[in-house]
Amino acid sequence: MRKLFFVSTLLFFVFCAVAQNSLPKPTAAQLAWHDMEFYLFMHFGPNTFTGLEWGHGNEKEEVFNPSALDCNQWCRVAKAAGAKGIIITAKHHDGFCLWPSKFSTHTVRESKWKNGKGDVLKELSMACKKYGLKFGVYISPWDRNHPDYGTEKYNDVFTGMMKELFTNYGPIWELWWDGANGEGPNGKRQVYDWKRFKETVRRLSPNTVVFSDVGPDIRWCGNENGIAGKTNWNNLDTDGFEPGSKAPTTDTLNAGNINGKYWIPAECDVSIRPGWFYHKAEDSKVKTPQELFQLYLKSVGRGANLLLNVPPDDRGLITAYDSAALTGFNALRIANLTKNIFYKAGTYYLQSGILKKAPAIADGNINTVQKMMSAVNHSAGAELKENKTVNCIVLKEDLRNGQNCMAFKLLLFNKKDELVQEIHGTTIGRKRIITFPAADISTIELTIEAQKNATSIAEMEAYLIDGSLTEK
Ligand code: FUL
Repeated sequence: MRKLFFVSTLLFFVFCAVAQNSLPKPTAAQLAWHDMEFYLFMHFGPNTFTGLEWGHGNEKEEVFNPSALDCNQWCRVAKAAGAKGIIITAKHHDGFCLWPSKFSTHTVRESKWKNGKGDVLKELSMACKKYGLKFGVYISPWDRNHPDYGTEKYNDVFTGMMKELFTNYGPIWELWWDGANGEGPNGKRQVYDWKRFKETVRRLSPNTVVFSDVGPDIRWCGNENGIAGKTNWNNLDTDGFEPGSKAPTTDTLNAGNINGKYWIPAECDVSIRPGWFYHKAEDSKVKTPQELFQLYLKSVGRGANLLLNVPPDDRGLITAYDSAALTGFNALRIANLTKNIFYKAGTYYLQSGILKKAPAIADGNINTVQKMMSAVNHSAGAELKENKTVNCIVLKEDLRNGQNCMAFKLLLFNKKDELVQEIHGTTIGRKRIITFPAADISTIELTIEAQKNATSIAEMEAYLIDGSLTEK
């Protein structure tokens, strides 16, 4: 009998190990990307001066002429916002290059800015280094200016441009391929050589993470409002799909695929203003710190990253409106989400009704991992000696072995052991921020109700945030 038990236990562990290995897992570069959490997007180019959102590609180069461009100021604003990097539109759909590319005649070199000697990418990549920010580049595959667009030759042009980027401005942490694909100037549609583009990046810069609707490393979250799915899998099936019109549905991109073959987490892009490019008339429409906090809850708080667009104006500076909103946003995050009330709370582990001592789960160290659930309906709890008022709980799943939690339950008890609240959710992912009406509690108990494999919980935190900031 004992022998039978031993054999079946062994088989169970072998089964788990095999299942675990077949799940997609993040690469080291993707894991580091998850920790970037929040960074800025900057849309800048001829549209900044013409008032357009999609330039036609025939704008005269001389329209690009910022009077006081200062990438150090952009970086200071990013730092004050608590952002960890900047992604710049090196080339938007109008084809204008913010660097003097030898593959185009529609670049800063042909403009009057700095007598054609300027190079925005050089200035920004250097400023990012100086300020300790990651540097990322958006390069639109769709090009409304380039004479070769719509022919096989354009794939050489695009590949050549990427080589220039990596060679002259690296390291490039994230590369952004926009999915928009309209008609070319010659009326032709481009057949993009995505395979070659990807191989080029991998060869030149293996640590760069590549974003597009469908990855290969990071996916679009399916909307431009900055909102990830409440259920948000870091997995996606992309075989047979392409960026743009051949991408999976926006719903699928928003939620990911529960059993998706590849690790391709979601990034939420959204602008601090109605448009992506600067328009003076939108100075009064900059999102407030409170609105930005809501976006943070709905992106980072659902396990995605937040890419917030802050467009420099026609002087080449971030306006005081945007800068004030960003500083306010950072202050809200610091004031509300840095003092974990359950820090170093006592922890326990409830396994088939048996109470055990558990390793720290509220110790502020995401590397102490609670591999809690070898079977579902096991629970991990954190308890304080006294009741405290909380209205926000943050859960973190350790992603090194993949994303596993499919459904969880949080039970909140007070000192008298009365159940005060019961909260249900689906995925956890890198970070899950849950807000609820304030309650006086002393114990938080987390139960994983469904999972793929043993869920590893890295951290459980609780906060009392300003009541007006809970998720709307
Ligand atoms: C879209 C573009 O068409 C917009 O102009 C903007 O760049 C946005 C981030 O992506 O696809």
